[in-house]
Amino acid sequence: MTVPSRHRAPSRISSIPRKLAPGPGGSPPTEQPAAAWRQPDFNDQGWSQGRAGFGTEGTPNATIGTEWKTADIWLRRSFDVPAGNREPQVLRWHHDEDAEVYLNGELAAKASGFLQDYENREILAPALATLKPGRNTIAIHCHQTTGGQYIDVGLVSAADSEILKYGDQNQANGLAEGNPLIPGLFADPSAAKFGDTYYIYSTTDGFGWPTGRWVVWKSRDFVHWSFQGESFPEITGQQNWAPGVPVYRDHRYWLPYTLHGREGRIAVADQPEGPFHDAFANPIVNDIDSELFIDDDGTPYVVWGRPMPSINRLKPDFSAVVPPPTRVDFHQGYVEGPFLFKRKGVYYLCGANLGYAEYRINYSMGDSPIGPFRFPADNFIVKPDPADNLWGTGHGNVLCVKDRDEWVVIYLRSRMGEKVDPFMEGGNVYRQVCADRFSFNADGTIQRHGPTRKGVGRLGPSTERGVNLALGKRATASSALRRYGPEKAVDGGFGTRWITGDAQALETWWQVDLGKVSRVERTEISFNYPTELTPYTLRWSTDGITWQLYADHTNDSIHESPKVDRQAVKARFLRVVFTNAVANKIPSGLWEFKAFDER
Ligand SMILES: [Ca+2]
Repeated sequence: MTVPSRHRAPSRISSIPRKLAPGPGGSPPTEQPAAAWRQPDFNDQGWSQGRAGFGTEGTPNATIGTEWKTADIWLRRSFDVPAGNREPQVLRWHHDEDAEVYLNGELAAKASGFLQDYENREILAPALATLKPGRNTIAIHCHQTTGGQYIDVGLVSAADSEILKYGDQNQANGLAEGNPLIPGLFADPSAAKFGDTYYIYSTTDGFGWPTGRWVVWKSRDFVHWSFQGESFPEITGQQNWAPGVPVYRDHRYWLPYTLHGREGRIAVADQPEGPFHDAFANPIVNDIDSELFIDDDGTPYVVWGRPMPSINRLKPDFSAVVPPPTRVDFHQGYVEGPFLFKRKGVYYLCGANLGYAEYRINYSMGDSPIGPFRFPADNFIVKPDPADNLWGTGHGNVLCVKDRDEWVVIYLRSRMGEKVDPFMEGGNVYRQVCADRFSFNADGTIQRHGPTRKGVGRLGPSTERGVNLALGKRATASSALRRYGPEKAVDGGFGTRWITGDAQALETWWQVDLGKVSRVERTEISFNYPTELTPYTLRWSTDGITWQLYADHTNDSIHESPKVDRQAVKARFLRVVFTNAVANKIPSGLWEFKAFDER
């Protein structure tokens, strides 16, 4: 079995075993391999490969990369430890049931019974002593007797095991970077413009597999984005993914999306921001990532699925496909997220390519909506830029500002700016939405202008009012997670955030010192998880000792971002107090805090 380049399976450990013991065609073994199986120099060339974790669907908190349903499994994986890495290492594992783990041949941990979730475990001293710069080998045996079963084991630094709970963050190079576009963890974006307003449709990320509340962001200038309210009330908390660009027809907005991680459905709404409801009882296709395309003569198509993109004509009312599908051999590492657009008579079939750190979007060109398609050299609309540490730039769509023939690619950036090994998947449900421009050569091929940190900039008259007095000022907090300092909430960028270092505290706070007493008329707060409710109060002070109330959202019930409060005061200090730090297990945090001198 080859290792699939998929980005949706979150495995929460950094060094994941990927070799199963021998068995024909990748089937798990039934007998113990030779006694030397745990030794580093054991020849495992004959073993088949599979992606971690191993087990059966339905085991609590298991993420199945490879099904394992026999009584025993033996796993091996080699991994490299960078020179100079002296961070303390722990095992992070989830076993159901009995497990024994060896590091370079020495017993590192052994336990009987089962866990309910991933946990850290100290490595036994003799095994820890074998850990060295360069190549190391981890070997695992897990035994199953009854019920659910699962095994996944890796090594993490003690600090990283904490980071993995929240995802690492983008490392901004300076103040006020335009990418990511919106404050929060979102993926698989599509963008549209209706009237004078731009809209972003995307998967809500950062909650693991089920994904979170579904919202539509809007903006008139493509720089200042906000949302208010639920956009699809019926599908909160399921595997609902990759909402596509809505099509406007018969005074309504028809939007393709993926439900339960497999059904391609059509939702419909009276407004582009919803609320959307299922248009039909049945899915139109049974796979992920559908997008609609309407040709100039009005014929509707849907493009969808994997392992290669399929294109179907749709019935005029969008209720079902007209078979058969045209399957396009994209043959260049296509994985998912296909979409189709047309410019100057050329049809561009595009798709998300490769995965993880190497995730990207490529394109092909055809003379009809169902091809045949040709693949120009270097046919990427966006791809990672290692020189600027921008990785995992994939799965999105394009937007045309029609009257100007200006083109924008909107895409996700994964693992928050860090390069990710495919087996180091902890960050891959912590994705963010970015956008960059691209243009066309005379022969119709595409010229990239990204990825960049500055992003697209304005695509309409600015909606900014006033000066952000908090930008770059001194920020402090009751505590902070390592790498998530309070200053990250006043750097003007949505790739960085402050997160409390004490998620168990009953009350946490973050504050900014504006440097001098200043006239503040409005504040805008972008909370850690913008789609969830964050109870808070905002207070102001001239001396940092005596505080007065600016706004009280202790009993807030409106899902929106940013949170905007208005009051004219003369203040030097502003303090956000989180009254319930662990609502829904979400730690207090801020992507950005802004204070303006205009209402
Ligand atoms: Ca920030």
